[in-house]
Amino acid sequence: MKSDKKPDVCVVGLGYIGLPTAAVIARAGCRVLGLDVSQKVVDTINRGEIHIEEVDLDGLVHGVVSRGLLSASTEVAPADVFVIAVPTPFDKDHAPDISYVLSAGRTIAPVLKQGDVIILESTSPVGTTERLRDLIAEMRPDLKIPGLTGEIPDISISYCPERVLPGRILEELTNNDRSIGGITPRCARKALAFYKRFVRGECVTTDARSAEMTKLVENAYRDVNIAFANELSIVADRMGLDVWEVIRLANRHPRVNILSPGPGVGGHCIAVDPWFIVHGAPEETPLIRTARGVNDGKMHHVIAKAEALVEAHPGAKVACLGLAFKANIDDFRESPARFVASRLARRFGERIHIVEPYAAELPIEFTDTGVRQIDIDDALEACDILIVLVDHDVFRVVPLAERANKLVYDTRGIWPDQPRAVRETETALRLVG
Ligand code: SAJ
Repeated sequence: MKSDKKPDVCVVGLGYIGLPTAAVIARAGCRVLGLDVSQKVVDTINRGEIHIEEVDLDGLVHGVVSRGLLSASTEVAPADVFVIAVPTPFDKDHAPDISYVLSAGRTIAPVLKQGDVIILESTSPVGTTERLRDLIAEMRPDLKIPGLTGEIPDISISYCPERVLPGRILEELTNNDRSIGGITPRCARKALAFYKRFVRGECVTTDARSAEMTKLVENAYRDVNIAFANELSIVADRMGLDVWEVIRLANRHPRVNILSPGPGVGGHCIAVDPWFIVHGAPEETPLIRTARGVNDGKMHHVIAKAEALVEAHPGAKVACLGLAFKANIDDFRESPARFVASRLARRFGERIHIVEPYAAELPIEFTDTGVRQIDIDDALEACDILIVLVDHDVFRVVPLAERANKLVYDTRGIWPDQPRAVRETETALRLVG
């Protein structure tokens, strides 16, 4: 790759990370080929459209496709830089599954040439970049591979995780700092030169294994801290305290910053990545493992309390506010709110109403439950009980006057002024009933 020429880039995997990444690289003027196994995804993108929702992504993709900078295909082609952004799920025993990463490696190996830069972005257990390197070495014995040759290698291989927050992906892709871990320092320098083309944040180089662990640690850190808040919420309720008030006061301490309790932790990252650390060091991770249990347990706690509440008020109409895994996005994957609402729907049927402004229709599990999707205005008019599961802004701004006579179970703490709020103790449930 000559430094004066913009590299041709191939992005493998056009999902929530791959597509925005491909579009941002294309915006920087590189010609980008996006690779995906789904013909439908490829066709959508080649029409200048998108198959996922993300703020401002539609306009950006439309622009770079129509300028000929981004195209998609199911067939690999030679490029100067390969960015791999494929899923790394876990199996039923929480063991990480890196088969998509290895399969991406098998796809690109045949077209690699001298000077190519390979970057893995998928969240990965420690050692995955080296396994990718070994696979490429096996498939391409003609190439000098970094870390396996004393000479200057023909290609470079690095790990550089994304850190973007769904809902702010385009902004964070450009502005966040990046850790770039090379198989060798030379590999890291090659990847650094590439990221400098489109990242404004600081890019810090390290080794591949440290960068892999850094990504896992960031999400495990958040999981452990949310678990602390969730545990506090249950303790406070048992003691008859308002957890939100306690947290607000504690956070006035200059070195305390407690996160927000909720109905559990959703999404594809924070509830998954800690398991990669636990799997790598099972004996040494009691805290990380327990935090996972606390956060999953909070969801079941919310279900039990919501069921008790609905049962205690026969005939009352109930609205569940929100299905998304967090505020102001239309992502319903691994969402505790969705799980809680579907449990209530199955148990109480048509008494339950769902308000989710980000969903065009209810997810499949609500079919045949008798549950209806309504808007927030109808819920405020027709429902007696409101169960807040997601802190969407459109719920947050509902004035007290419009909800003062409702019985509210607010799992997100968005309405601190609610007079008839349900505490989570059995006693309080009876009191409000
Ligand atoms: N949540 C709480 N209380 C809080 C904060 C979050 O209950 O105080 C819940 C949310 O409601 C949601 C879940 O946690 O269900 C996760 O939400 P999030 O906003 O904390 O994170 P994600 O999953 O959208 O994105 C995370 C981010 N990681 C960190 O903040 C350390 C993001 O920067 C990563 O790029 C992303 O994971 C990823 O792809 O790994």
